Amino acid sequence: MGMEQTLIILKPDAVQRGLMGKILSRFEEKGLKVVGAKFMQISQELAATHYCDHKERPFYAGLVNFMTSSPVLVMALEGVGAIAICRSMMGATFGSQADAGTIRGDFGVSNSFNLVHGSDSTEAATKELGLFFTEGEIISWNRASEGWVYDLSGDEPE
Ligand code: IDP
Ligand code: MG
Repeated sequence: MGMEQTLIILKPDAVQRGLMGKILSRFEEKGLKVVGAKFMQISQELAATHYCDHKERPFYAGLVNFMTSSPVLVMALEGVGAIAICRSMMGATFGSQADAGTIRGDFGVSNSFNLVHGSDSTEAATKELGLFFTEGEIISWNRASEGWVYDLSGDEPE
């Protein structure tokens, strides 16, 4: 498990409830590095492509409606094992079931308005980052605190 990038979306409910800062802070405080960020309104077309795997599910129409109803904050986050780390920080899909200490567990109770999306595999991350960001919008930058976030004395950050 090496350095990974993952797509995180702070969904319309997170934006409308004024929780963007709190949620982003959790990822920053964990040590994940923001390498892309965009405040945008998702089009029907983009939502349909992003959630195409769920097309046959009963909640699909409501999900697309929700995700396009109001602006979102889309982010590319980087770190060793970032995909699994972000998924565990998000918690279970349903706010009603997510553990306390997770984003969904601490900030929501709804099963559909669950605040945050995160890629669930390397394949999904590659696909989703490509959907939401052009190459130039993902920025490689030197973080001053890097050597305190990771042990950089070996070949790989640890
Ligand atoms: P995930 O976001 O935890 O990966 P998925 O199963 O991929 O969960 O579902 C995508 C999104 O669809 C969820 O985050 C949630 O917003 C919505 N969703 C999933 N299952 C249901 C459901 O049973 N009822 C209503 N909305 C749902
Ligand atoms: Mg999913």
